[in-house]
Amino acid sequence: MTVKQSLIEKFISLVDQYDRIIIHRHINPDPDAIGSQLGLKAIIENNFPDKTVLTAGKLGKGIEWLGRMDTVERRDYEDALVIVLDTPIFERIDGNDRIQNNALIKIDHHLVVEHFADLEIVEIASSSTAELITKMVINSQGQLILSPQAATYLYAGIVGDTGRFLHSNTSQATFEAVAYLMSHQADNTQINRKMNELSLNELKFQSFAIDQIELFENGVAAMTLKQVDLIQRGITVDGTNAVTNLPGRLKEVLTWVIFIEKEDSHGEYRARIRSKGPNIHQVAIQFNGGGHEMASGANIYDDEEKKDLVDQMIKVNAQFLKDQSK
Ligand SMILES: [Mn+2]
Repeated sequence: MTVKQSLIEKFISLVDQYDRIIIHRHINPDPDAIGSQLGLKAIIENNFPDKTVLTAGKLGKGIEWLGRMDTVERRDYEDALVIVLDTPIFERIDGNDRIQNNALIKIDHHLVVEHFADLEIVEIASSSTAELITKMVINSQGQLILSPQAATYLYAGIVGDTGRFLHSNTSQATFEAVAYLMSHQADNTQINRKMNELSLNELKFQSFAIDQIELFENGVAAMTLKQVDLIQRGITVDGTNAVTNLPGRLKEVLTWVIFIEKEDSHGEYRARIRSKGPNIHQVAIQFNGGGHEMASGANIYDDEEKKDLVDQMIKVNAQFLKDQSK
């Protein structure tokens, strides 16, 4: 998989035209959002030493170890180029209220929802935005050079979005990107160790989470995590990432959903939907969500909708099983 030369040329020429570049990504950032943001900042700084590159947005708890965001002022946006990473939806950009009439670049690997940038580099075959940025570097024919620090950030993004190369989004191109990052001294050991680390609360929470797994017909599993459960056990919403894939380890499970009650909401949930085969993106978009065919997110406003979502998953799985038995 290669990134079109013309897109890379346009990217470099846009970056070249601006003295100040502000890099955004989605709210509730994961390692791909932060890794690609800090990685791209390092790439631009390394290749264009006279430019000011700022990273915007809040860092959630549990991901501070990866790096720091910059303090960005409103006036910094004057005559700045804005680059948005890892989100197909303008609404989901952390700090989008500050982006006014700026020239915009989007780099993303999600299914396209809307067009909001002057230059959009989108490749849904990429496991992660970090993989896509790595391919841009590889395909830049020496115009973009990677530092070991940038390679390490991008490695973290790829490891995050592939679930350490377990998810089906892991491809030959993923490993080619990783090989390239390793050849540029990505510190894989440090990243792997940090991404595997849990607090005692988080480790104990795995046992609580396992107890919350409910099984439904056609290989659907669901898990509900209430705010009170998290608070009592000293777990943040980010801390629940470590249990997202637990139901999928069950042999009989094809698709699963984790409902996480939103803070101060009393019964509204963020749903993380995952799959080993059936396309669950079609379910997610019916519930104010989106993402990928095998991993999506959705928003649930009451218990009725929660039940509806599980019912939709049962249907999608039934169709998948029927198609498979043909
Ligand atoms: Mn991503």
